[in-house]
Amino acid sequence: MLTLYDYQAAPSPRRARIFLAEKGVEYDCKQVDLRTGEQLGPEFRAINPRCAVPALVTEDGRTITENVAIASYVESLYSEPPLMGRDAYERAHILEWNWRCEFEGLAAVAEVLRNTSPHMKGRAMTGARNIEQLPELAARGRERLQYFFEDLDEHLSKSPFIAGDNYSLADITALVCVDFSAWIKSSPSDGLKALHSWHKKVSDRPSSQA
Ligand SMILES: N[C@@H](CCC(=O)N[C@@H](CS)C(=O)NCC(=O)O)C(=O)O
Repeated sequence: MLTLYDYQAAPSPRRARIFLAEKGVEYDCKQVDLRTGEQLGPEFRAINPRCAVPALVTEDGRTITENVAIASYVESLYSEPPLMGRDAYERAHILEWNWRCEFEGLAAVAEVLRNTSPHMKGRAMTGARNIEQLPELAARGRERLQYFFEDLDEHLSKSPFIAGDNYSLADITALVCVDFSAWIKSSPSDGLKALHSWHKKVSDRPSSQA
């Protein structure tokens, strides 16, 4: 059986859990307590030296980190329902939007949170090394995030899902980004109607509770 190293409250492992739930795949789930710094301890470092969750350990004991890599592995093993496209174009289109949701969306929220939260002093970046906060980055992160939400709203006024006609990996990343934005009190504004109606649609899927 696959083993997922997880932390229930964190956004990144939630992406992997939703992906696995959409696939209907059973797995062992091991919690790594990020509040107490368990990700930096020797036990978890032996699983993922980069000290981050999610990490997926395969049935033959190999570790995969990074959501896109985990998704790619699971998609190869369990092709139905497809979450990374049915042909070359769809796959590329999904990866393009996934990248945007990750770097323009999730990374912008993280930029605000990690550079301002008192709990993250000296931990401005995920990873094995300690990096100091730069509080001035917070304003830029909020600005980037609002631009991203505006772009997404415009895009979703023409497209039922983030990357075309079907629910995909990109929807999972965007859903987690929108929910994560509440942590920094920068949720999409009420006027972004298409974004809100898409968010309700994807939140209504049982997988969103994973
Ligand atoms: N790009 C990575 C991001 C992983 C990541 O940033 N995980 C966070 C939780 S959301 C983490 O493990 N943080 C540990 C820490 O802050 O020390 C992925 O998508 O898998």
